Amino acid sequence: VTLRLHWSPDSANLVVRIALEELGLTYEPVRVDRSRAAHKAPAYLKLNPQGLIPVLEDGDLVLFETGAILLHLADRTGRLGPEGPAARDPQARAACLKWLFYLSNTLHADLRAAFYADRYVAEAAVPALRDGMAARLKGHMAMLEGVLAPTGWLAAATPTLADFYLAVCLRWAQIYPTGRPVLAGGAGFPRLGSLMQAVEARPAALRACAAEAIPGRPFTKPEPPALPVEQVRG
Ligand SMILES: N[C@@H](CCC(=O)N[C@@H](CS)C(=O)NCC(=O)O)C(=O)O
Repeated sequence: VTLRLHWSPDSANLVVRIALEELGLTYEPVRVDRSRAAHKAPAYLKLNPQGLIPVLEDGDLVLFETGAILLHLADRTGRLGPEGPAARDPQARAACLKWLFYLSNTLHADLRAAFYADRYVAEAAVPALRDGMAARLKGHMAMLEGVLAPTGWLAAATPTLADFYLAVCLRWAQIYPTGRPVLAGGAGFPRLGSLMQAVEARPAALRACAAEAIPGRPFTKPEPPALPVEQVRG
């Protein structure tokens, strides 16, 4: 069965693509042209009625939501990360799920509100929303810094899919507009910095980034994809 990943450069699909590469799964990438709002067209809305990227097709199964897709990949391979632990290990699974939910409903959601503030409130309120979100994001960074072990991962002794989700959120927090800087180069957050370095040292993660035109050091010195901006945001 072919896995099909609907993607756009540096969108949330980057998390899924890293997971696919790390787990050694082959997949067919299907480009969604954001500059033409292809993700709002009827054909795509059949796959994800929210009109959001990514979607993963696994045969007849059509999945949206990054966190749900990651969990499916863990179940499909029996592993929560490339080096384990086993997806059916109840303790490890619960620890990983805890962070997947946090990343999905808090960190990623707050990043979205900061980046797309103009979709949440009237124009006059955008700076205030951005300010509020930047303060929340700083709080998330401090909390994460506090819970990570010095060279640690979120949920296990080896990286799980939650760590890749976190690394991508940290990448975005540095390069897309949040109103105020929340994590410039990882300064002041050594443990977040180590996690980003450790992900950046992994060939599979770098392969995923390269496939999305993301150059250089995608986490510790992130830059937007080397593409016209309308192909990236929108
Ligand atoms: N909760 C969703 C969020 C996905 C999401 O925000 N996708 C963005 C790209 S990073 C998107 O499709 N944006 C286009 C839009 O908001 O219209 C998930 O985790 O999959």
